[in-house]
Amino acid sequence: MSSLALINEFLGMPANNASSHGYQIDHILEFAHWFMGVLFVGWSAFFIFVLIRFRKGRQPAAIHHGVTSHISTHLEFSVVMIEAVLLLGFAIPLWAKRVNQFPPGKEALVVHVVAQQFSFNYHLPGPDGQFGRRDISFESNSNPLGLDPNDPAGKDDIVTSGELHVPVNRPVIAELSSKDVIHDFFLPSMRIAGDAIPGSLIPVWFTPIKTGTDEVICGQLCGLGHYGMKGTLVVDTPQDYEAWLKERAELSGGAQSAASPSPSPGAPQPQNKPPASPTPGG
Ligand SMILES: [Cu+2]
Repeated sequence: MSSLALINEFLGMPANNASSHGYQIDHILEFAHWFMGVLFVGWSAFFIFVLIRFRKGRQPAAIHHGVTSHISTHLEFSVVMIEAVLLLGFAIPLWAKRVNQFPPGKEALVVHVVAQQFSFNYHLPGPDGQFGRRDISFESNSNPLGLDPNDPAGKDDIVTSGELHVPVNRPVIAELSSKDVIHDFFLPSMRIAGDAIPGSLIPVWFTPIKTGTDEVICGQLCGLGHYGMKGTLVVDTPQDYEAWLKERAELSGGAQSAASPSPSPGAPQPQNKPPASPTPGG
């Protein structure tokens, strides 16, 4: 497969695959690009051959009976067959596995990804495994996702921004939504992307297979600051992940108590309130 992969490298596609299904994506892209390359060279050669063979000097009169050989029919049939194999053999099964076969919730790590202009926020359920209620009326600088301070399920929740940690070799289900416009949660090294659309909850999933630091980018032109909408995905060993969770839980606990005198739902938000904590960097 290494010689096949040369074309992806040549086209500048991300080389470092860090997810369990990424090889299949890379393979189908390699195959499709080589196939398109062969078609391009083949049709270009045929075009040049026709220009020379049927030039006016060599062929002054038109041939009215046309082509009698069946070579082009066979060629076109072969192209259709290869395309059918690509679609039915590779693309559709891969797509079906991505969208129909989600790992069971208990086995997977579920994280809510809430995009905004111009950063990604992450909401983790904490030790109780339950996401606290969110409501826009609770939103403030210190409570960017509007976690309901009265919901017991939300007491241990972790809200973070910019950097997300996940453990290696465990499926991750990211449920995508947005606070403002359409964004796209794109993890090039994981070979996964999904649109974050206001009012929708769109799940995508992947299983990281390598520890390390990878890039998170926004894949939809979402405004003037789109270019800066980058984040970090850190794939940890299970021990490092637990340590990060503990650290974030302590930090979130601090932020929660700072935000505790929050207004009741529906109460007007004070304008121009100085931020209680530094705004999360995007
Ligand atoms: Cu964006």
